[in-house]
Amino acid sequence: MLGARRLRLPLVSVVSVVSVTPLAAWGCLSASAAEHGAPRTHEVVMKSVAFAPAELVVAVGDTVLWRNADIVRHNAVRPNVFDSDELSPGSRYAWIPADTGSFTYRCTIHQRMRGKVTVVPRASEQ
Ligand SMILES: [Cu+2]
Repeated sequence: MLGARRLRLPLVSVVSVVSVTPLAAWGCLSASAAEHGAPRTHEVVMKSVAFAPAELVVAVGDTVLWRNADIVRHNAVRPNVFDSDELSPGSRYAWIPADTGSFTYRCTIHQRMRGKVTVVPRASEQ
C-alpha cells in the first residue's frame, strides 16, 4: 500500500470565503450604536491608596471598571449598590449601572479612600 504518502495535505486547501453582506450589516449596526451613544467602559485605577479618577460621570449601561494597580488589597463598596469584594493587586471589578443616581463609595479597608460615580441617562433617553 502507498497509504503513508496519502498523508500529504494539499497546501491550497484553505480558501478564503469573503461575503460582503455581513460587513454591510455590521456597518449599519455600528452607525446605529454610535447615534444612540454606544456603551463605554470607564476605568478607575486604585493606586497609592486612592481612586483615580476620584469622581466619574457615566451613562446607564456603561461599564465602570476598577483596577487595583497598587501593592495592597483594596475594594470599592457602595452598600446595596455594588461591592467588589477584596481585590488583590492586579485584580479588576466591573459594575454596569442600571439606574441613574449619584453614588459615593469607598474602600472599606482604607477609610480615607473615597470616590463617587454619577450615573446619568443614556443620550438616547434624554
Ligand atoms: Cu483600599
